[in-house]
Amino acid sequence: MFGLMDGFLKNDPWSLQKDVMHHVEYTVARSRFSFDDFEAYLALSHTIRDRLIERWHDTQVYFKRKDPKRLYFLSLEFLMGRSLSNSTVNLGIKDQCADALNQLGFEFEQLVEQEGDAALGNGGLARLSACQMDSLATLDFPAWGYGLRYQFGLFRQVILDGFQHEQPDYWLNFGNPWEIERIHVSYAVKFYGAVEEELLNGVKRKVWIPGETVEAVAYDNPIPGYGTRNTINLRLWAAKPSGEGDMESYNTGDYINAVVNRQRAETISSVLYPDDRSYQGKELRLKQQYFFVTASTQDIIRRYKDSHSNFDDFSNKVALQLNDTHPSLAIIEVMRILIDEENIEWNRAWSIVCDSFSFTTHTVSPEGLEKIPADLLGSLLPRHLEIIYEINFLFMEELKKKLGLNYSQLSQMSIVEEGAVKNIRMANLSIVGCHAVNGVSRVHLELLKKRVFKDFCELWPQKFQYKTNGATQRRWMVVSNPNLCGLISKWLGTEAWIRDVDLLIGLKEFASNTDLQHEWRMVKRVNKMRLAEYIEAISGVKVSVDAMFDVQIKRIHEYKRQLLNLFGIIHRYDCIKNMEKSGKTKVVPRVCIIGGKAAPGYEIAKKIIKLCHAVAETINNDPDVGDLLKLVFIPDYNVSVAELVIPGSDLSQHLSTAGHEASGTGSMKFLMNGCLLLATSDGSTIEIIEEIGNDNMFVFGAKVDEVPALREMKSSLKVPLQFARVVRMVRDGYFGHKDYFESLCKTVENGGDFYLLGNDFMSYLEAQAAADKTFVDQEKWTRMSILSSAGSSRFSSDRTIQEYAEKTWNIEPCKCPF
Ligand code: DL6
Repeated sequence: MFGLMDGFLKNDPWSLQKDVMHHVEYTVARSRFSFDDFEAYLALSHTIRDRLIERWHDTQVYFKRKDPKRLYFLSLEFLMGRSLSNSTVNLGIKDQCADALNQLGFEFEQLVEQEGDAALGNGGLARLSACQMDSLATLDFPAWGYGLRYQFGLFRQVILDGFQHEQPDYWLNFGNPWEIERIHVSYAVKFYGAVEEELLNGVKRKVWIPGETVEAVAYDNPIPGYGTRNTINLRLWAAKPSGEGDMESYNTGDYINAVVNRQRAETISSVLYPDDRSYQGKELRLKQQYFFVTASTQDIIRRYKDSHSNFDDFSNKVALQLNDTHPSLAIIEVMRILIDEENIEWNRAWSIVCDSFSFTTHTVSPEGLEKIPADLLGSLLPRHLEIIYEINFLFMEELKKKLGLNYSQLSQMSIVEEGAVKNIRMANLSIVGCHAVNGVSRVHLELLKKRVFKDFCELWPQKFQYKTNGATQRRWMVVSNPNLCGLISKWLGTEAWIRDVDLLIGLKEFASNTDLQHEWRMVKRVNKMRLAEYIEAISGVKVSVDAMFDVQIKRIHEYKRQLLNLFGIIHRYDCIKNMEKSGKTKVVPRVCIIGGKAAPGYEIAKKIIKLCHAVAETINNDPDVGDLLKLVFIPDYNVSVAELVIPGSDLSQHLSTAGHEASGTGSMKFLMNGCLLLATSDGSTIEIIEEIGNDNMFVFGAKVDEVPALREMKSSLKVPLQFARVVRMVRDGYFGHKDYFESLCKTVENGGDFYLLGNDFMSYLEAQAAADKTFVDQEKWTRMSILSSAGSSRFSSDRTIQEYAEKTWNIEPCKCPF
C-alpha cells in the first residue's frame, strides 16, 4: 500500500481527522462542534489539497533538477468533473479518509456529492484532455497542461416542459478548493494597435505597439498520478485588468468609466463557448485563444530560459502539443517571440517551431475546420497576421517547387483562403507548423488521408499518424465503480491492473466461471439500484432493475443519431401496443435512458430533446405498456452524471453514421464497466470490434466506405415500412406538438436523410432484437460483459499517452522519488 506517509503530512485516519478539524476551524471558519456536509466537504478538500501541494512541490523541484524534456499540452477545454474522490483514489488514501470522516459522523460518499463539476469544456475533446492529464501524471511524464479558467463553464441544462433552457454555470460561487491562485505568476497580454519598424544597433526590427493590454493570472490545479508521488500541474489562466490602467480617463475625471473599462478585461475568460463544432469568426473567441496561448508560451519560454542561455536546445527540451486547432496561434506566438524579442533569424526560428510543435485533430469533416477572417485577426493581432502571411508565402514558394504551378492545389493548401472574405485556415497553419499531425483513431487517419487533408497527406505522408483515444480506468472504473474494481482485483489477485491495465485481460479465463458471473451480476444490480433511485428522484419515474438498462448519453447531434434511438423506441412501443396479451410475456423489459446537451443555437438538436420528452410522456403513462418500456431523459448530463449512469447500464448505444465520429470515447468507458455495446462500425468502435470480437457486441449499419455511395442513392432508396410508420406517428402528432416536429421529420424524409437513418433502421432493429435475445440468456450476457471489461485495456488513455510519448513527443518518464 502506498501513501501512508510520504511528506510532512501523515495519511492515517487520525492525522487526516485532525487536519480536517483544523480546516473546519481555520479555513472554513466554522465551529468544530457544528458544521454541515458542505463545510465538511470543504475541510476535507483542503486537507487533500495540502497533500497534493506537498507532492506537487516535490515533483516540480525534481523536474527542475533533472531538466527532462517537458510536454506542454495546450487545450482550450478540460472537462475535469469532480476532484475529491479522484484525488483520494490517486493518493491512495480513500479508505483512510472515509474512516476519519466516519468517526466525525460523516459519510465520505455523501461529501463527494457536495462537489460541483469543473465543466470547462464541451464534450469528447475536453474529457479526453482530462483523461490524458491523469495518464500523464500516473505514467510519470514531465508534463504541464495549459488552458483557460472560465468563470462560467458549460451551461446548465434545465428542462422545462420538455424544452432545453440554458442557465449559467456558477461553478466558482462557493470557492474552488482544488486550485491555487498564483497572483505573482502573471503575464501581459496585448491586443490591437499597430506594428512599427525600429532600428536597433543598425538592425531593422518590428515592434508591436498594442492598443489594449490585459493581464493573465495563473491558477494551478495539481493533478496527482496514481501509485506515484508525481503530481503535475494544470495551469489555467484568468484575465484581469492590467496594472497600467487608463490614466487618460482617470485624469479627465471619468473615473467610473475607467473602472468599468478595466473590468471589461475580465470578460475574456468569463465564458466557455458552448458549441463543440463551430466557433467561426467571433472576436471574443479569438481573444480567448490568443490570451491563453500567449500566457502559456510566455510561461513556457520563461521556464526554459531559467535553465538555458540560448535556444539551441529548445526542441530537445520542449514539446508543445496543440489539442485541435484552437491553440494553433501558439505557432505564430512562439515565432513572434523568437524573431522579434529573441532576435533569432527567421529560418532558425521556424525550424525550432516546427520541431517543437505537434497537433491532434478531432474533426472529420473539412467543413468543420476552423477559419478566422483575416481582417479580424489583423485588427486584433496585427503582427501575427504579418507573420502568417510570411509563413504562407514561403510555404507556397516551397510548394511551387514541388508541385509546379498547380493553382487549384496551391489554393487548397494555402493557409490563406482567398474569397469574398479572406480567411486564415487554422488547420493548414497547424499542419505546416507542426512536425506531427495525429488523428484519434485508425479510421480517422484514413479519412484524413482520403478527405480532410488529402493533399497534405500526399505531400508529407510521414507527418500523419494516429493514436487511438483512450479513457482513464482510474476515473471510469476505480472512482465510479468501486464494487466492480474490488471484484476484478479479487479475481485477478492484484490491484496492479489499475496502473498496468493490460492485466485486465486475465479476466478472460474466468468469463464462464459461474461464481464470478454471479458476483458480477450482483455488482451490476447494486449499481442499477443506485441509478434507479436517481432516475426516480429526478423524473418521478419508477423503473424496475430487472429491466435492461439501455443508455445513450452524449452531446445531442444529428450525426450521433439520438433520433434513430427514439424511432427505435417508438417502434418498440408500437409493437407492444399492438401485441396480444400472450406476446407481451415474451417482451424483454427495457428502461431507455437518454442524456445530453444541445448547443444553444442548434434547433434540430433541441427538437430531438423535446421529442424524447414527448415520447416519454406517452409511453411512461400508458397502462398497456407498464414496466415493459420506460423512457427517461437525464437532464444536465455531465461527468459526474456519467460516473453514476455508466456503471448502472446494461447496454450502451453509439449510433453515429459511419465516417462521422472521429473516435468516440464514451464507448470505452462503458466497455470497461462491462456494458455491452450496440454500435455502428465507426471511429474507435472499429478497433473495439477487432479487440473484443463481433460476437461480444451488437454491430449494425452501413460501413464507412459504403456511406458515400448510399448518400448518392438516398433519394431512390426504398424506405422500410416500419421506418415510414414511426416517422408518420411523429409527423401526425401521435406525441403531440405536430407542427413543432415537422421540421425534424423533414430531416429524414424525401431524400433528405443525410445521416441515413432510414437506410440503417432495419439493421438497427435487428441488432436490438439480438440484444433482447441475449439478455434473456443471463449467462451468455454476463460472459459477454466480463469479456468486454477484459478486452478494454487497449482503450485506456495510458496506452494512448505512452504512444504519444514515444512516437510524437519523444519524452521520457521522470519519476519523483518517494
Ligand atoms: O478526440 C476526442 C473526441 C472524439 O472522440 C470525438 O469523436 C470527436 O467528435 C470529438 N470532437 C470534439 C469537437 N472537436 N473539435 N474541434 O469534441 O473529439
